[in-house]
Amino acid sequence: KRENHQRTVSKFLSLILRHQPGSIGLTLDAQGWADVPQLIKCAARHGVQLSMPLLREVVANNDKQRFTLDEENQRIRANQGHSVKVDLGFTPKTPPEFLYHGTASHTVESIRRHGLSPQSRLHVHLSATRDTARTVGARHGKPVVLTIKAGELAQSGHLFYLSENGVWLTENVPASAIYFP
Ligand code: HQG
Repeated sequence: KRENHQRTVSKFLSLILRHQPGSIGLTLDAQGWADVPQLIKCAARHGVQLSMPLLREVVANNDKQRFTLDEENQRIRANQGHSVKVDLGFTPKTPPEFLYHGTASHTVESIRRHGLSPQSRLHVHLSATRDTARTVGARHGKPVVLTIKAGELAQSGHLFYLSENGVWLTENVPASAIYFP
């Protein structure tokens, strides 16, 4: 029961902190931070009861470490996955030779033609393991795991970033840098 509640709050936070802060009248700063007292007030007006202890619990127990709670400055933000334009201050990082992207079988033809692009998000999301990629792909349909020649891309000047919670991000992946199964 408690876990279910935490999952509901986590989903709510993902929606608000990544995609639709305005839907509850919240504003994020340029780095994606929301003021916690303001978040609690805005959420309450929309029927969602939050508190510092609850946020602490949800952030600490989150399976993917999706959020950072900065208690000292009373602010919170999502670690990745945004569609609203924020600057998370990522520094480029050299990726391993191969990274993986999980998608659904019905998108493979389009990716073959156009490569990977961020769609509604700010980045293309890549995983360090095939297993994680398969889970990501399964959210969209029958999962297909693509292998990305990350090392080669990086060598040719393509930038990669590693989010706080271990997700690899990049702006796009040309089809020529993808091994299709
Ligand atoms: C696909 C979850 C057609 C792409 C996960 C994907 C991840 C194309 C979909 C994070 C395409 C976008 C992100 C092209 C890309 N033609 N389809 N040219 N290029 N696509 O949800 O990577 O639980 O925005 O393959 O774990 O699935 O939210 O991205 O299927 O880390 O924390 O377009 O979301 O994390 O879908 O998932 P998404 P994603 P959280």
